[in-house]
Amino acid sequence: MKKKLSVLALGAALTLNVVTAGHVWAQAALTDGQMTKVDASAGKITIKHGPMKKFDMEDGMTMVYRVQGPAMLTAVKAGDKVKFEAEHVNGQFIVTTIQKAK
Ligand SMILES: [Cu+2]
Repeated sequence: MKKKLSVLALGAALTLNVVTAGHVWAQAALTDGQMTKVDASAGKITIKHGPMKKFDMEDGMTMVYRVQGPAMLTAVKAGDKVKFEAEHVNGQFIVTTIQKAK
């Protein structure tokens, strides 16, 4: 039993390391964009973004995304430069991470 617990503790430590070290990695994976519109009632934001290879968007474009949580609608506003990550789920593009770019 004691051995099992130490394995769990190691697992937790590794997870923490990934979160900490993941900061740089996450930065690199984010796409640059600029907010052009926030539609809070619809839970949607419009972002003019640079290339997103994972969605075969080789060139930048302006498009509407749903947001994963309502907090994202207050974290950014139209005109803000942002870095974001999105997923394609059931035919919709959903922003899963967004932060203001400096
Ligand atoms: Cu796009």
